[in-house]
Amino acid sequence: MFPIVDIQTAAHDGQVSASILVLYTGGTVGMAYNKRGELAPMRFRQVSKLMPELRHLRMRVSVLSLPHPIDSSNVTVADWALMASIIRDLYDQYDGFVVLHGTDTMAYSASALSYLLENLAKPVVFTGAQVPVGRIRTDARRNFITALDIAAARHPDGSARVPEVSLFFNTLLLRGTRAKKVESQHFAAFKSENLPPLVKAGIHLDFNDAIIRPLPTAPLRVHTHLDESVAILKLFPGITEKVVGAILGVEGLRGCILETYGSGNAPTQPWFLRCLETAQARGIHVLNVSQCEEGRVEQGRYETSASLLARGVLGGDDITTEAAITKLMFVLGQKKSPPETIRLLTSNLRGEITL
Ligand code: ASN
Repeated sequence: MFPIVDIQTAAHDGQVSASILVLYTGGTVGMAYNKRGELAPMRFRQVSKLMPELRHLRMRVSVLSLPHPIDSSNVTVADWALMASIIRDLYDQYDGFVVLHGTDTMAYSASALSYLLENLAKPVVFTGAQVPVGRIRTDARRNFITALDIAAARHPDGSARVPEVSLFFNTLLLRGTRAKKVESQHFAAFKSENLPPLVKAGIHLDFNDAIIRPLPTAPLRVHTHLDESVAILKLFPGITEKVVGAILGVEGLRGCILETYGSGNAPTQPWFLRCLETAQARGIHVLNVSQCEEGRVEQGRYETSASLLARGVLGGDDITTEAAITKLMFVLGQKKSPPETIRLLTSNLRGEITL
């Protein structure tokens, strides 16, 4: 197990509202410029020195830092399994968890953890920053402190206010499986087009209790296996048989996200349909996800999607690509029969689709 460091609280009477574990993985939030003028991750020790306000919170904050903080472009399936197993091992000792993570792949990681942590009764809040904590105009402070407040928030009966995997950024708390990075320059970097925010953070935290997932009725179940035999095939006018055939023909491929147009439409050219038939014959699960950020896939509405339906392509409803690819890895990792795999892929497992 990795060492856990408690932030020494100095300011108050010793009364704490909650115990929160911060999982520090890296990301711009904890970066500084290296000798070559590039942003690279620092150790959490340096990050916490730049955030003296952490010592003035009315909660117990402990920090577990991954041994090698990363730019989130380097995140792997093994990192997701590690994060899930850390939360499993320390679940009973904390009221909530905050994951400090780079923004580039945060929506993928939040989605992956949503699937790996089944029956979650405590908050797991991902956050990060666009400007490093050491810079005057950093957004790290506000994001981190608000994420901690949300992770610590409880109902009068002591239960968590947001018992799910979520992502806080700028002013919004979004469901992990609904978030998307939409901006690389500005502070409002994440959006959730098909579900309103779970919390809006202004002067007060405005919780949207009507859409926050209810407490589970079964105990936490942590999965750590994801199947990487997957691909994403994004359509564009002019895509060739060579490209489609190469992707769907990858040896050992078990699942593919097909990024289609509009409400789930794709070419009806014979060569394209033949590629799908070959994939279907090889038992590859193809999930149809729209390139549009809003709206949903409705297979069969147009002739150009009825052809997909007829070839066993599954409709992804209003799922994001980030949630779809991690859902595919998770479901395939369960090693279920083909009908059960199809049932899981088309079910709403973690609030990722509106049925
Ligand atoms: N490249 C950084 C990362 O994802 C971007 C960020 O955190 N703002 O780690």
